[in-house]
Amino acid sequence: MSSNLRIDGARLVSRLAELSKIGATPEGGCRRLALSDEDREGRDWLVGQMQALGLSVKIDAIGNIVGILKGQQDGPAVILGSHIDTVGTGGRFDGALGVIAGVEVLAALKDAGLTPKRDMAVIAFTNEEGARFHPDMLGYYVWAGGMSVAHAHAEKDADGVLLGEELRRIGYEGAEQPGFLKAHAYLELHIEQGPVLESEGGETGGVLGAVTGIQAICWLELTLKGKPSHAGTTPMAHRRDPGLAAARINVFANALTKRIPGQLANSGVIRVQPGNVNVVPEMVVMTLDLRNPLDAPLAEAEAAVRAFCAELSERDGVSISFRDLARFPATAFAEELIAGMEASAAELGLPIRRMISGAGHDAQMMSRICPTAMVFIPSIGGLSHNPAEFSTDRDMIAGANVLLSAAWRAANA
Ligand code: HGY
Ligand code: MN
Ligand code: MN
Repeated sequence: MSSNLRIDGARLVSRLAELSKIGATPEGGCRRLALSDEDREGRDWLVGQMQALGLSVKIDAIGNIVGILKGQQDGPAVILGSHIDTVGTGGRFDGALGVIAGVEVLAALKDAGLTPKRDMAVIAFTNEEGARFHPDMLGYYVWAGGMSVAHAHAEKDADGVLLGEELRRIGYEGAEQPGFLKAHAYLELHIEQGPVLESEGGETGGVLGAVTGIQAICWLELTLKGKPSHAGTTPMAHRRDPGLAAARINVFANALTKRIPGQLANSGVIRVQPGNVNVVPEMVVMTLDLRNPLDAPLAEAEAAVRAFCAELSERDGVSISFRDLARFPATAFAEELIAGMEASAAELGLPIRRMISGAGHDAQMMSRICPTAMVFIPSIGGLSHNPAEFSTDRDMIAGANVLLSAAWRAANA
């Protein structure tokens, strides 16, 4: 790469600020749930930015937005990307940084009058978060052939609204077949969303992460059914209380994290029906998010939960049924691309260290179909999925310059 090629840092920061205004929350974060009106507004804004940059913009049947910069030769492209949908209590950086940085990389190449050997593209993938529709990373999963368009369109949110209907409602059911653009490599810039890089940065800050892979994920939805009864008159021994069973399951899952190395567990959704103070509940729908850097211990944790529920169901007289919401194996990224990120950081005089990702990312899907790698920047306070999520302009610009250098190398290798 011409050694003085850099992104336009001010333009990167101001574009992120513009996108952050869409779905802005009073707490200073963003709420752009997948396929909501706020997501549509963000999509419209992004398409406008890509068109103004002269990219050829295509939308596929699951709503993935693809901006393409033509290379000198036809063939598989170097793809950059991430997502612009957020969780309900989202921040300004999760996902948005990777999409904005991808647009900025292509803009910097155009400013420098450079045409890459290969096509390059930036993609904003639909429903990465999985906060509204399941599974997470759905847009990528369909793109990578893991899920059919029809199956994805039939997914429903908690209110029973169909994904396909929402996609049509916001005008983003595109004509392209997901995966229409063949990938030579995929690179993603993302905030770390945890405390590691910040803790290593000290006062100088700014240690970047060369991501070696992503941990395995298992999301389960459990429906527990008991017998609704009067909270004052029903003797304890006669109760079949799914609320109590749900609490026991949550505690059991937490105990697993103390005996299975690397195991993480939490219950992010607990919906109680009828949800009245004086009624022993009839039904509880709850989720478990189980993760582990390794597939085998994660499988052990899931089996332990299922066995515990079978025994609990007998003992508490509560029926318990399971539904898979997401299930992705541990993912290893491509060594030559990881080394490329390290080389780019070294060229730029930026400190970088290898690490695994605790969060799932679109890159987890792309690594099924092409060599993939990610670069992380520090999250201040290790916070994410929280309005106070924050990364510095300096670190964003550093990460985007590493992305530019690594992408340029991959596009011309
Ligand atoms: O849940 C995750 O790890 C990602 O933020 N979707
Ligand atoms: Mn993300
Ligand atoms: Mn996220």
